[in-house]
Amino acid sequence: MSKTAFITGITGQDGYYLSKFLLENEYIVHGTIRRSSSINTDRIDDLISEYKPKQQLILHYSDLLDSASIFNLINYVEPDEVYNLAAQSHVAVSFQNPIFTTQVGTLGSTSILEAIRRADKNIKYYQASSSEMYGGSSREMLSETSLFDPKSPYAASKVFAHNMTKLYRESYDLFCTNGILFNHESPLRGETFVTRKITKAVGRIYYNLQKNLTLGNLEASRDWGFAGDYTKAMWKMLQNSKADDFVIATGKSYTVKEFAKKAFEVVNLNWEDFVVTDKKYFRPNEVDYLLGDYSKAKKELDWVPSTSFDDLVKMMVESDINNAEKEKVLMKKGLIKPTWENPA
Ligand code: NAP
Ligand code: F7E
Repeated sequence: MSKTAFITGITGQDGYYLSKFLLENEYIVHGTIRRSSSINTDRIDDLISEYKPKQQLILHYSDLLDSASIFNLINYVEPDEVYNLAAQSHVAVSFQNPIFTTQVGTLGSTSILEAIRRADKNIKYYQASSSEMYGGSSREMLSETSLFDPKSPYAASKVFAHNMTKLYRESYDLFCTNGILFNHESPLRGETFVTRKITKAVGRIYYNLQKNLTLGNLEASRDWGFAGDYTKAMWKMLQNSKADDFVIATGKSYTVKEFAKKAFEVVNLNWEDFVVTDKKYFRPNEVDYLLGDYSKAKKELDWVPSTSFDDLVKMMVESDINNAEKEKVLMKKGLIKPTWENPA
C-alpha cells in the first residue's frame, strides 16, 4: 500500500525535490501552501500538472502559525511521515523580521509535534534543523555532538525547534528526527541566497542584461551541497530503524569568493571584473565558517553526497544562462521589465 507524506513548505526549494522523490516512489503527498495575493506554486507547477489529476498530490491552504489548521490537517490526512520544511529561511531577513521568524520556527514545529502526539504516535516526524545553529566561529568539523551557538533569530528559532523535537522523542517515545542540514543549493534555490544570486547574475551579465553584481561578505565560507541529494537523506532518516539526529553535509567548505570565481569561470569571465561589495549586504552578526562531518549519516543511513562543488556550480550557472536567454527575448518584446535591485 502507498505511504502518505505530509509536507509543510512544499512550495520551497526542498519541498520541490522532496515531493518529486516521494511521488516518483508511489507516495501520496499532501502539501501545505500559504494563501498569498499572487500565485506561489511556481516551483511545483510541473508536479501539480502530473500528479494532481491522479490524486497523488493534494494541496491544502495552511500557515504554520495557524495551529488549528495543523491539527485539523494531521487528523484528516493521517500521514505515515511528516516533513516540516516550512520556515522564514533567510538569515539576513530574520534580523529584519525577528518576531515572525521566531514564531514560525518555534510555534510551528511545536504545533506539529503536539498534533502528532495526540493523533497517532506512529507518525514519523522530520524537523528541518540547520548548520546555522552552530554559529560557525571555529574551523572545526561539526557533527551531531558539536555545541550550538546561534548567531541570528533564524538560528535561535531552529535551536528551539531542534530541542523540542528531541524532547518529544525522549518524553513520548515518538519517532522524531532532526536533520542538521548544511547549505544545499540547486537551480531552484531562492534568488536572494548568495549562490543563486551569483549564478543568476552570471547568466544576466553573459546576456548583457546586468552590468555587475553587488555582494556582501566574500570571506564567509560554507559547506555547499546539492538539494536533491539532501532531500533523499531526509527520507532515509525516516526509514531508519530508530529516530535520531543526523548531520548532512559534503565535508568541504568554500568561500563566497570561491563560489563567485568558479561561477564566472563557467562562462569564461573573470569575477573580479563584475563583483563589487556593499556593506548593506553584511549581517549584524556573521557565521564565518561551516564544515560538516556526515560520517554518522554515511554509516547509519548509507548516505553520501553525489554532487561535487564544481558540478553544483556548473548546474546552477547553466540553468541561469537558459533563464537569462529567455528573459532577453521577453525583454526585447517588451513583455517584461528589468528587475529591481535584489533586496538581500
Ligand atoms: P525555502 O525555499 O525558503 O522554502 C520555505 C518554505 O516555507 C516555502 O514553501 C514557504 O512558503 C514556507 N513557509 C514560510 N513561512 C511559512 C509559514 N508561516 N507557514 C507555512 N509555510 C511557510 O527553504 P528551503 O531552502 O526549501 O529549506 C527548507 C527548510 O530547511 C527550511 O525550514 C529551512 O530553514 C531549512 N534548511 C534549509 C537549508 C538550505 O540550505 N536550503 C539548510 C538547512 C535547513 P512560500 O512559498 O509561501 O513562501
Ligand atoms: O548566505 C554571505 C552571507 O544567504 C551565505 C539558508 O538556507 O543556509 C542558508 O543560510 C553566506 C553568508 O545562506 C551575500 O553573509 C555575501 O555568510 O546564501 P546565504 P545562509 O545564511 O548560509 C542555512 C544552512 C540555512 O539554514 C538557511 O535557511 O553568503 N553573503 N554576500 C551573502 N548572502 C546573501 N544572501 N546575499 C549576498 O549578497
